[in-house]
Amino acid sequence: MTRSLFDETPTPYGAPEAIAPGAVLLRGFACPVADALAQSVKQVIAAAPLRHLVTPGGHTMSVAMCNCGALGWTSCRSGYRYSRTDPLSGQPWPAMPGCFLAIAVRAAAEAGFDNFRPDACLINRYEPGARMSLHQDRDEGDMTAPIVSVSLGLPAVFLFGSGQRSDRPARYRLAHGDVVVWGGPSRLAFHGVAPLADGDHAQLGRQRINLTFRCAG
Ligand code: MD6
Ligand code: FE
Repeated sequence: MTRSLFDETPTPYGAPEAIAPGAVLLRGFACPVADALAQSVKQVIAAAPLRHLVTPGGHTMSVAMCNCGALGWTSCRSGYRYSRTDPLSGQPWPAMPGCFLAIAVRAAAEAGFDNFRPDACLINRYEPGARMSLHQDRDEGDMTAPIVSVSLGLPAVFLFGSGQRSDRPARYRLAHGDVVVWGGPSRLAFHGVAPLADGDHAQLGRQRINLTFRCAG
């Protein structure tokens, strides 16, 4: 059976798909817990609202962000950094919900990374048209740990390149419940997200939520 690019049926969880050395796509891996994850996202963003950060270059990001866990990633005119407190409130970031930590640890193990204990979870919200330009994730303290990325809501095209920005990236469709685990030789690969196509997701409406779990400290 062929699957249309527009088919919204969750992909049944199958074998891990290697997309590069150290990078694995687990299609549908988070589907069984997606409702619980979405519920917890609501609770986190009630305490630490999503906001559009300004990059050191002065651009306002089209993706809205917040964090949970001991450390949170932030950007401002002076640079990118991890912080123990939310700059908006001065308070610690909300605790990482148990269902977040559980799916991240299970996905990492499935991809061959045992003992993954993330201390940071960045929550990204994409509305139609929002995008993320090619970048490397290089602000984390522990580069031996992978990053685990969980997609919820509208599908997106994930761009995945090499360690050089100039290499043309491969494109992967990430749908509700898909998980990418990313480490080892791919840890510093350039990656991004193409502008989100409009749509209406049955559970999340007109948005895509991405959770990325990191060992930041
Ligand atoms: C996103 N993800 O999917 C943005 N970074 O919305 C990332 O920037 C990312 O998915 C590192 C590893 C996996 C990712
Ligand atoms: Fe990234």
